[in-house]
Amino acid sequence: AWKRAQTTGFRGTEGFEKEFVRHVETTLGRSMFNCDENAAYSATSLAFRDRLILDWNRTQQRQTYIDSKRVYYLSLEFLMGRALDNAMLNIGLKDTAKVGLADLGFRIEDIIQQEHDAALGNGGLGRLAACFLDSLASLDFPAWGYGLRYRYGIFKQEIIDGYQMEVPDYWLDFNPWEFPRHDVTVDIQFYGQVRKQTDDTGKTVSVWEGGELVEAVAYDVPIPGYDTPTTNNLRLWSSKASGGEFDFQKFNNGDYESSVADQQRAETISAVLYPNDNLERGKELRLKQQYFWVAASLYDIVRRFKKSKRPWSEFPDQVAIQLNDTHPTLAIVELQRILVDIEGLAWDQAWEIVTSTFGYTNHTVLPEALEKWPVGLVQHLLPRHLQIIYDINLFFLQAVEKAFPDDRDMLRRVSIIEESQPKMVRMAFLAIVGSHKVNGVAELHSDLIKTTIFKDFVEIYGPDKFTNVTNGITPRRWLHQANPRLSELISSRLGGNGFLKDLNGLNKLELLADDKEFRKEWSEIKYANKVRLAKHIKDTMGVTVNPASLFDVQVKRIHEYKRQQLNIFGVIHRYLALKAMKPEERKKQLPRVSIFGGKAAPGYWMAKQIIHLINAVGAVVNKDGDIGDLLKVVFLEDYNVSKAEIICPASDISEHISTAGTEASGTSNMKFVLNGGLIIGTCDGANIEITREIGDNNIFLFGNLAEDVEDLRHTHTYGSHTIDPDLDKVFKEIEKGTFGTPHDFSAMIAAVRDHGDYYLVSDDFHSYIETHKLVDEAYRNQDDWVSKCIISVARMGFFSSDRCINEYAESIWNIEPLAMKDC
Ligand code: DL6
Repeated sequence: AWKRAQTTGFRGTEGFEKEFVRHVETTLGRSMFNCDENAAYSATSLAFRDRLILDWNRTQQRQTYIDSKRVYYLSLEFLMGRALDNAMLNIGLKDTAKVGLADLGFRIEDIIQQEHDAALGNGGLGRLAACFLDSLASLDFPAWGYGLRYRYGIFKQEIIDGYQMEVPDYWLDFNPWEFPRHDVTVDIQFYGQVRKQTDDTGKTVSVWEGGELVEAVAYDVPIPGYDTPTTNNLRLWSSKASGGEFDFQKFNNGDYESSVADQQRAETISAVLYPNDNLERGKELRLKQQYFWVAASLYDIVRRFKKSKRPWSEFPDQVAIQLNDTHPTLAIVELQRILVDIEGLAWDQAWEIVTSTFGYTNHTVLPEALEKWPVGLVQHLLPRHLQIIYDINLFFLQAVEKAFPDDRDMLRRVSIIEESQPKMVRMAFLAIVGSHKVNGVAELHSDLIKTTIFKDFVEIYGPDKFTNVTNGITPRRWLHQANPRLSELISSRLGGNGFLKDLNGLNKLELLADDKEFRKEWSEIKYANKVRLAKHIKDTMGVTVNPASLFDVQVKRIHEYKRQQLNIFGVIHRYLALKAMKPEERKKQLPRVSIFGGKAAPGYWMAKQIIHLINAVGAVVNKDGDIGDLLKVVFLEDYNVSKAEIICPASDISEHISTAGTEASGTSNMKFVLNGGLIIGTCDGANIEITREIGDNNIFLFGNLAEDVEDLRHTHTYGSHTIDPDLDKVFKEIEKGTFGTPHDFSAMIAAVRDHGDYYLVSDDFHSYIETHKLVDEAYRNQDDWVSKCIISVARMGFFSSDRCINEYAESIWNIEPLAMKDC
């Protein structure tokens, strides 16, 4: 905040108040007597936005002037959450705002609460993109994010009679954090046909003509770095009819409806985020979204490059483009089209530029999440692109054939075009062929992609093209913002906030793990955070929970592979055990609150049944007088980023219990540990590296290993499959009707009992239950427990997204920071 206060600061509290009043009276057109909390939020945000935009302008000018290499992060999802608190903290002026708001009669916490989450993402993939933007700016990297400005983000979840209901999330009523750039527009072409023609030099060129145009309009969101003036840009594209107006001719002729139809059709492209997580459903509109966004982004990137008047061969020295999963893969094809069809480069020269520019991050090995598009659909929507894809494939397969002349089947296996009915374009294969590096997001995951879905490509390209960058989280949002008291305590003992920029600085905390006074303060903070969550539970769900209980949390998207069903079966097992105890024995038990949260994709029936079962169990357990505080079960409605900021600091134990080999990384595991909670988990994703860093005595691991999963599944299908006896008791209790109509849950039970138990719920049940007993035991010894938490936090430095971004910068993007401080 040092220089910033002089340049973009407010000239003290008074300065902030003046700006606030000016925005209330002029921008919002209200009087200070009529300024409610919502208006106060708007005025505060506008005052901060003004500050950000000054830094944003300077950063952009400097980056343009120095003209060093930039990275462009293409992501269909940016799960940003709230911006105001983040901006105040990153700029370093939250205290100024707090005092100023108090002078004006407001509590800063209430004002922060007014903001609607920017929820342009489904889960981990979108939140990772948001953490990366924070790190890129905080580390002074010249970087832009590119995404879509959905009018509706991820739906709002309501729980009605125990069932999930989806409600649209219209979040753009008033969004002070974006700048519409009505002067930055691009016409994007769809459909039409391709004609060959000979140019002046006698060369045959392809001309894509006809079809329809849709206009992309840019909206810029400033991304402030922490403790640096660097303010990067997130550019989100919004769609509207090219020309922007409705058809007056039709209107005058009385055809009112179709006069606006074109406009509405165009606006549909950026209207809504697809609500699937780890699942692809080949809808034409989704493909349209993808092309609309990558074409607009590339137009922008190429235009910026051309201003520098450098030769095309220098494009990869100036531009790195990272593909966040396969969603932006058409960018590879689009850049090749621009270079060959529009700029007139030879195919090979263009392809060399393309492949040196792109990097591709894979986020899943689940087969249902791997993107494929019917050839016919691509042909219809993007006829020239399909030709280019075929040419890319042809040259690629020719090279493969040359290198592996005796392996004809290899050609079929690696072809970008799957010879199925209908034929499909395999986007992951296209992304690999068109990129110079491919990375997974945790060590196990990166190893798995090399030995399973991309095995052939490792043979073709050699192992160096494939690498690992383990995910990370930004400590600014996930410690400093979410858990201010813990952040303050740490900073008081470490002699400053340096750890927020170099998370390895936390390791000095280890010396305090046995310090009684420190442990006491640590526990008080955890308790206060639990009280805050308990209040939230009471206010939103009407359930009273005792903050002195052990808080056991599983919040993430609801998915069979993440195994919330294992958790709730475990809860039922605990309930039955408590019920079977004599009152004196019961009294000795540790009280627990099982907290769930997360959205199910609207079309994912089984996930919705899991939510229903959790609520049905809660309805019975929470009012059981024999049980009282010993067990409560809560499903928190509408889990999102700002709720995660309340939940993570309040957890004692959190659950990361996916079937081994299915969760690519997970990032909430990192958030919970960084907030002083322990985790129970399988040997999956980043749990493995968390164990390596914090030590296996500070984590509760259970279950089968990834290497055994295939054999177990095979045995279930072809050999014998006996259900764990304790799990069977749980099933019988559900079937007795203890938790409502048994039929509602019969498919969930049948998935385990009769349909091969694909997610190994029964195989892992025993060790899951036994491991929870160890959790209870460990929690009873609070001194030890708190020491474990302190040691774990001390060793979490590796999981900062700053580390991750530095790895990408060095090993994939080849970019350098460009500090603003010396200018
Ligand atoms: O890499 C971010 C995040 C991982 O932490 C999760 O483990 C993984 O499930 C998620 N993957 C997706 C895949 N979606 N698609 N395509 O969301 O990525």
